[in-house]
Amino acid sequence: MLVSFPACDTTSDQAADVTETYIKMIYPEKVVTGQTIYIVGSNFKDVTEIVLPDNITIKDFERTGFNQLSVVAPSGLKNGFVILRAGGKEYKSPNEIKAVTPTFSVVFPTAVKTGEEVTIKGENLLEVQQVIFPDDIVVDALHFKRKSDTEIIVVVPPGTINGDGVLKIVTLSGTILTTTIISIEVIEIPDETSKVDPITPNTIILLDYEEHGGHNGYWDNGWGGNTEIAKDAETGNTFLRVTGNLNNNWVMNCNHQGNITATWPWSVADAENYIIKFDVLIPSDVDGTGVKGMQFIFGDKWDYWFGDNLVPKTTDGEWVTIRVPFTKWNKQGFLDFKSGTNGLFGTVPKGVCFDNLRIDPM
Ligand SMILES: [Ca+2]
Repeated sequence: MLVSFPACDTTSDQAADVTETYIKMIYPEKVVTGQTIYIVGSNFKDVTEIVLPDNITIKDFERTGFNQLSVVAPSGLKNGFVILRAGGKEYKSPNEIKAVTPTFSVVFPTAVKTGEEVTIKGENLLEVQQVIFPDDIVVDALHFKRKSDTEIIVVVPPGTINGDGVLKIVTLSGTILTTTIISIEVIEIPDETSKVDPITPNTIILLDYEEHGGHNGYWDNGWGGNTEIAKDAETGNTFLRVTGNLNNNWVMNCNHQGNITATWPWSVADAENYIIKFDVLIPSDVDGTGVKGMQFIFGDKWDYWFGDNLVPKTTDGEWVTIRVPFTKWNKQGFLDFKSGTNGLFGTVPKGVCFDNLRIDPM
């Protein structure tokens, strides 16, 4: 009996392979409760369930990017492989995730003054979200001087109180670890020069993520995905954080100014006398040189190419104002921001934060 394998069969098999669901990797390798687990691969459109180790089935996962799924690690997560269910089939991850618990070991120095650094040592500290000083003074992870798996360094905040006390270490799951006792001395700190330019009555705010006339910042999440609207626990400020690498995509964007009850003007008569500003915060564990190929968009016009080196390598967890005058592009005369899109576009690594896209007179 003759069995033939016509060439077209081979072709269709290859085509089938290309459309098959496939997990390339799953990260991070070590996961604490409440942390986001990312699954990267291809052909995820038919995925209906993510099965975590110990057969925990999750249906309400998120599609956080092209060929990327994410799921928040539930409490009681076990070590093991992750499985995707798609079209009646199961697909296993090539690597395992490991469920870990943050632990505290030591804090030093044991006598500190406000404005000085204090170091907390332990294990699996990467996903700690806050350190709380006596009198409930919160230092958000955003502002840690250093954050690694085994070490957190924070500056003792001026609002805390004199005397002996413990620091509370808050993990992503909300679990609180407590340090041993340290002694804190509150001292007068000379006025620190802020690296952020003030917002004045003459500032034209294009995008500050705060609520204006029933319109809140959640409308302004990045169109490119991989961003979140976050709130600073210390200051109450709302801003945009990049949660996954953005590759030549929208970072800040807004095209609805006409819909909100704004009090500021939406045009200028003399662009040559104005400077574009925005605030950026680069956490200590992120490399700002990964911010590349940046361009501004104003009034729906893609006339404002900047390129690389728009932001510094790091801002050490502090907000810093970036300034670019319109004269960089020889812009003069009337510019209108009230219709169309205003924003920032480009390549930005995970973790960088943005706020207050604005126009100021020089
Ligand atoms: Ca803001």
